[in-house]
Amino acid sequence: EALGPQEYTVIKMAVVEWSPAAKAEIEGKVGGRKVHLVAATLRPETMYGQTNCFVGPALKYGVFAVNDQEAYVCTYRAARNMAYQGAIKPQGHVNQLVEIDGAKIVGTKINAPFALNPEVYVLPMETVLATKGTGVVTSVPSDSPDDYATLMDLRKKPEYYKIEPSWASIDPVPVISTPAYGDMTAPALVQKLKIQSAKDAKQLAEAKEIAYKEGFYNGTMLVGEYKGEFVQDAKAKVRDSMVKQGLAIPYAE
Ligand code: A2H
Repeated sequence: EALGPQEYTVIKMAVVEWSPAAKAEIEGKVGGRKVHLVAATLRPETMYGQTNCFVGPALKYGVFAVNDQEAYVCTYRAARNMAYQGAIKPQGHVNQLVEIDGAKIVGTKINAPFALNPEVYVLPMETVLATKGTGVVTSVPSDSPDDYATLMDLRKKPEYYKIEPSWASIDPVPVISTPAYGDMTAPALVQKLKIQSAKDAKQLAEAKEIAYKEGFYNGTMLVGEYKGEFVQDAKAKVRDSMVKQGLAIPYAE
């Protein structure tokens, strides 16, 4: 992007139980490493409200060794960037243990750090871009119009999207209050702009812009360690706290 590097927070979501398809491909190939899905976010302060995680079903992912103990699931492109940034060792070197289709990761149960629902499922999102972040997107439907619209699509047609309804059953969680839209900024905007599905790209772009500005400039925290504080103040504190606890890493691109 023209304004220079984008600073993301990468959230480490430990695998609790692989989907059968992922298990068949990954088992025995990670050398006993603990595997995390790694999701890039611009809104670490919303992580309390994670209800699931998204991957692009048509995208290719890899399981990449971080060191002898850990491995990350993300796109090859992101692993290469992380290796150059020193988040993967040895610096500059990418060690891909397994390549896997996004569709096969769907249904995996993962741990969602800081979330009020600590265990969530991986679901498909067709609009995930291979060219941005890690290709893994953590879902906060209370504050992200894209996440909310996708979750509603999945709930309407679980067979079409090849998911179990129970994987998409966690409801949005109130995390941030905004004066204009209340405790559920994204659902309120999706309704106001008459967004029907995740395919309404133009209205969703508008909703995303409004939700981001409203949350950042006017939002206050409803939950967590910084409850009652302005989002403007809490954002960096939540990020630092997650990084300090080893639950997140800084990432730029
Ligand atoms: B955000 P920017 Cl609550 N493809 O995190 C599509 N979207 C992606 C992506 C990819 N490869 N990688 C990251 N993203 C999403 C939380 C969130 C986000 C909230 C509200 C708004 C929001 C929970 N999802 O983003 O193009 C991630 O979703 C709207 C700005 O680099 C990431 O932050 O500006 C954001 O898009 C990065 O988008």
